[in-house]
Amino acid sequence: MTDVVLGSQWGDEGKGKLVDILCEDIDVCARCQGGNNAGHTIVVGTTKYDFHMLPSGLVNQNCQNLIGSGVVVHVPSFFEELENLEKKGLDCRDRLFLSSRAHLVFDFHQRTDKLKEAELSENKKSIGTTGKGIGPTYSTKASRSGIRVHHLVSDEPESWNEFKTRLTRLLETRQKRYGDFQYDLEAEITRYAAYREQLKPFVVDSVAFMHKALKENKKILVEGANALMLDIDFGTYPYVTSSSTGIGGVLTGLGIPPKYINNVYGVVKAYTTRVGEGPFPTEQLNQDGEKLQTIGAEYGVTTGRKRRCGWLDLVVLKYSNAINGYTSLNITKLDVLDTFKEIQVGVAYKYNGKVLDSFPEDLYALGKVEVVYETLPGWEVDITQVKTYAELPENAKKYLKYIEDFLDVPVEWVGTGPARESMLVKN
Ligand code: 2SA
Ligand code: GDP
Ligand code: MG
Repeated sequence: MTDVVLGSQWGDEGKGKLVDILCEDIDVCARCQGGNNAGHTIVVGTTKYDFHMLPSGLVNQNCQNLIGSGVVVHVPSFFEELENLEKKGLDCRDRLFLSSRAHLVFDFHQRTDKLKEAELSENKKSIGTTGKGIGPTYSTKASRSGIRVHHLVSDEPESWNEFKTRLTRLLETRQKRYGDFQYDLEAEITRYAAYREQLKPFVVDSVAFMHKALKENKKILVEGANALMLDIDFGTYPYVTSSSTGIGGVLTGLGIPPKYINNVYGVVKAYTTRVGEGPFPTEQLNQDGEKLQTIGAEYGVTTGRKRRCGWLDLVVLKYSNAINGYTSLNITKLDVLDTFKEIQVGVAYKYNGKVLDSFPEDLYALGKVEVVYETLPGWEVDITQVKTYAELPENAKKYLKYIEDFLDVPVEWVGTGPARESMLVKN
């Protein structure tokens, strides 16, 4: 059966840590969407692993890892990340597989990502992307001019010719659109000719790979990247990433039937953060926000950007749960709230004096909503040393119960620190 870990807010909820813990008992960990814009941190003892594109299951030596068809792959970064993990002592090569159908990110995608952001910034409308070429690559994919892994590694000579023709055409159209930026096409082709051989051992037909794993009753865990509010359809468009970050992306990105999906774990930070531009109704541009940012060490894993911080938004979570259907929740970073005397929780949005039924799609309307808050008492106790759920302070339990009741979804795990051990299991 297949379980899924998904981000329920705007990302960086702590998905990597849950994936790592679950992978102790998992045969295959699979990424289904996004690229090296994901930043998942795992702390094991004194070692910190930063994952960007590779699946977090690599930390567990018995776990196989698949990069699925819906992922976009920058080959130089693939090898860089792999080598960094190897330097930290992880033996990864025989356990890492890459879908032949995944699309490739080239350096010019990253260049145009930044050029487009610069253009948008003239009207103060930049998205605040990670600059990793994610949007431009999904654009070329959707416009059917993209280049896939099989074009690169296939033994068919026509396929390699197709690779070169497509690369040339893509570059020409980008240069037409963004001006003739310097790009050494010949050098790029030579570089990729070398990657052909290096990448081949990792490449699989991921449909056959997943089908076999499912038929053999292997335990599969899907590692969602980014989060629901950054979803291309359901997020705060256009301030979103360019993939399907919800449950839909799991099926389309891996090519597996829905009947195999078992649990869908929603990872929920005990407050809310967002990196990049875009609406954020419960953002606290005050001392509370600064305190969350400092105590929570809220900096982007991929870009090092400061994350914007605010209170937990249950309107967001209700919407996110309506789409993803969480079977249980992992509330993370509860320890970050330890020193707050009172904690606020957004429970409704009022627009023109009326309470909205759901999360609005129109950003102008969203910009005008008034958030209705409920104030809950803090616990003012250091919970980082607490070893069981039962030992949590009563007010911390009340906070968790409030979330459970509001969403009608049980809390299964509670994070009390970055380390693997700092995860309380309820029941
Ligand atoms: P992109 O680069 O096209 O995907 O950016 C579009 C928007 O999606 C947001 N986004 C993210 N938000 C949170 N975390 C992300 N990963 C890194 C991390 C981010 C970092 O884990 O810390 O290091 O800054 C991530 N990736 C994309 C992005 O901020 C844009 O709003
Ligand atoms: P992801 O993108 O969802 O995997 O999350 P990130 O790794 O980008 O960001 C989460 C950050 O919080 C990382 O630095 C984690 O080590 C850290 N973290 C995860 N869970 C907890 C927790 O329960 N408490 C604290 N204090 N930090 C946590
Ligand atoms: Mg992250």
